[in-house]
Amino acid sequence: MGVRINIVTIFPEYFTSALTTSLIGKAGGAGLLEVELVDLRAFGKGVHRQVDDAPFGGGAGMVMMVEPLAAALEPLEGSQRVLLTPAGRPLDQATLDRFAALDEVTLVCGRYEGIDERVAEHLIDEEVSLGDYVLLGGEVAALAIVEGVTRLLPGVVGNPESVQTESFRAGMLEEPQYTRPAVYRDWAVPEVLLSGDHGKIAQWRHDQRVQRTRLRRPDLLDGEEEFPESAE
Ligand code: JCQ
Repeated sequence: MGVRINIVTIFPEYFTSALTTSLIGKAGGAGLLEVELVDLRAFGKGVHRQVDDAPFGGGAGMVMMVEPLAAALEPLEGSQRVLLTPAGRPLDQATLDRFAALDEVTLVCGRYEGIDERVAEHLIDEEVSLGDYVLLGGEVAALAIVEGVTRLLPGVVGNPESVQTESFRAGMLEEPQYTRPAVYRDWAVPEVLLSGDHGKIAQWRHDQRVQRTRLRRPDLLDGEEEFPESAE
């Protein structure tokens, strides 16, 4: 039911505010989520606690060394060990669902220009990317996973329907939402939503999801569009 998430990072302080605020903090307080910050620097080499070194073969930048990561990961061998890197498989909802169902996940934050490939080969179970862009380190990606997993834990989000609804509709963008006032300046809420006709409202929302997905994320519809829809 609960998940234990270990985060291996050279910047453990980066996470402290996020982990004590909002629903993540609430999930921690309720014992649904346990986050353990593992300071990679504590496993560094020598008096300088070195965790990176120049790349074999030359070139710019530094590479994260195998020994500190091996030492940090050794006690976490029973967990699913995930490396955050732009070279990983793109994160999606199915991956978060899978992590939320595990007892223990370890998120390894890559840094610098890269990581000794022997880490990925021997000490990591899977590599995950937040998307096709490069960050300074894997910390933001790790936090994204913590948030995405947290909202799936039973009892964290007030209304379980808002979690479930979304998995029904996985593969399409959500329809636009509105609340009071019905008119602000000259910006009116779509009339159908005020009509009280629940059939018409459901149809409108479905059309909006299809239209908006087609326009913004046609890749999500690829291969599952049967017939052309009428309205555009
Ligand atoms: C994570 N999407 C982008 C940069 C190497 C080998 O590990 C590395 C990690 C980073 C930082 O992470 C990202 C990222 N998901 O940039 C280079």
